[in-house]
Amino acid sequence: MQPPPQPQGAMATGAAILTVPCSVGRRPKRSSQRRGSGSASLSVRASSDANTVTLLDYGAGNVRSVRNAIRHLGFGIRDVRSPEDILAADRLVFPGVGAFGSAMDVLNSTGMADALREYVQMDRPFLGICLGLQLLFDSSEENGPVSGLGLIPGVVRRFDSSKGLIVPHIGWNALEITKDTQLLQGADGHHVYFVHSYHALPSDANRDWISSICNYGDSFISSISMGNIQAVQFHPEKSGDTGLSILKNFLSANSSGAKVPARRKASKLAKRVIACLDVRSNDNGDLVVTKGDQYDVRDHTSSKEVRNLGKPVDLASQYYIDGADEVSFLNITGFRDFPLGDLPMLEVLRCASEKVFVPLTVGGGIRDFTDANGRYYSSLEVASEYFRSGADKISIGSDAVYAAEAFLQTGVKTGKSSLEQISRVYGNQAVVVSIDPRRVYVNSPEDVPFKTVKVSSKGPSGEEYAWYQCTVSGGRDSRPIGAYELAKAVEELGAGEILLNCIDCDGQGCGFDIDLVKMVSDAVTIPVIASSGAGAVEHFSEVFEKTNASAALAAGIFHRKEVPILAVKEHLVDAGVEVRV
Ligand code: 1PR
Repeated sequence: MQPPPQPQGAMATGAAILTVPCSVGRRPKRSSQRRGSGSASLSVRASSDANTVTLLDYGAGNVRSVRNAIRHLGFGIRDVRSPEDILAADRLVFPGVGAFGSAMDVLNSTGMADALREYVQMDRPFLGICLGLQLLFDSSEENGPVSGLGLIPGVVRRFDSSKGLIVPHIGWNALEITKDTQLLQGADGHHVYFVHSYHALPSDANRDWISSICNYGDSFISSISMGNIQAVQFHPEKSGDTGLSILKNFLSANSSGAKVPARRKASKLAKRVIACLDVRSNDNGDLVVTKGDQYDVRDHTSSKEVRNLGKPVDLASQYYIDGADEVSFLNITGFRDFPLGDLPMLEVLRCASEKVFVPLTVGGGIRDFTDANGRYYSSLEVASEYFRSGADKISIGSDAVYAAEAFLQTGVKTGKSSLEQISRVYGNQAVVVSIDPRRVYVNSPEDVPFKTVKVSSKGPSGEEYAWYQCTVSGGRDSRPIGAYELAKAVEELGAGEILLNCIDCDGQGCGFDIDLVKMVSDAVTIPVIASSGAGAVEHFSEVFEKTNASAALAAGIFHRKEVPILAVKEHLVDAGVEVRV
């Protein structure tokens, strides 16, 4: 198993940058005006198969989701192996992954940057996704400034979190469509999924290119369109039916010409509803979805069997159809079973990613490990295997607690923790930290060196305050660190999101722990997912009204079919909370 290539830092200043002569908007040339310079040595082969699309995967990360979505729509994939393959393509999809600087390093060193410029200049059908949009611009400040392909005027900047904006921008927004395009036909007013910390800025110089914008703190470019050149900042492959139809609009060769009605006001970032599947082997060795009460997943009957609530892939697929905005798998015995020995879990991910076209998160067992034969696996290798198998995000529990404790003790970021390594390679938007705290009541904030809250319901002995003690190994061991301290530390170390459980509330159906969610979501500028305790639709509106949570996650009520996901969404709409419906 090979870890993905490591980002190589900012691009070497000597790298060959071909500046494309630019008129305002730098319109691509029609194919008869093919540029001769820069990539003259690259021959152009004609390749024609209406049901096959060429995919540029330069090996810097996981494009499995894009592949799955293309195949799901009935199209074949031809992989780019050389710059000539780009020039021979009839229809090219470029799902940029990783960091801007390392992507440009790879594209420049392989000659693909020149080929891409030439392909775009020839105005052949092109769809860039996420970083595949950003790379078309002049430059990015990510690890930089770093020069991009220089095909569209403008810079790519980081969202500014200094005024409390939650960064990364993760979640669902509706687009403000500014130009009639075939690509976005049917997308008007529908939410699409974004996950990024950097964004391309609209300006007079690139106005002609813009086909939609979105607002998150500032207006940013959510898609561009010029001739046959299209690119989107969002992830169509993770945007449910709307995203699949956008992808299909591009892939269907004969679909040009239709128009969308233009102009719809951009939305705010929608709140997400996440279905969570706690997965483990039952006593027969089958991988099942289970669900505990306060983390105890065994029946309270004499059999004491692990509760079996269904098959992971079946349930995940059903939740996708039901409208879940994300699906999370937590391998809850990962702390003691090495996940790469647990190949069924990887198979679950592979199968789920072929059917679920919203983001998939997987957690459990992400840590360094030496197996019985003395073979050492780094946490990065474990995470890479999860990503390769179809995860969009990984979630770290126990190992993040140890990393945060060490960081708070020494004040030094070693760069060696699993959290730091994985977020450095895959970006912090791909790394969730899962916190498993337990409420500890105290009489006064001075009683403990951890952040306390004045609780809404007093403790058993009339205590008015509580702190939230973090645990590891599925709640088995308590650690000397609070949820507040942990959240702030892991944000510093590179976490992109926090999954905030609460052992006291887990499986109880009495609502989220609002005191806890408010304390943590006010403390960090990364998204917080409220988890544990959902029992009714009102619990979702309550957590969004009273806290800064970006998403709410539930398990038991969905598995037991007590509350359908659609009922949650409809309730939230009635309560005035923006959601993707
Ligand atoms: O420590 O990196 O191996 O990660 C282990 C992961 O497994 C952690 O994310 C941890 O939260 C999870 N985990 C470990 N043991 C259990 C258990 O239940 N015995 N599940 C467990 C945690 C909590 C939620 C749950 C919500 C919603 N499950 O994810 O789904 O509380 O439930 P509800 O809506 O029914 O109340 P590592």
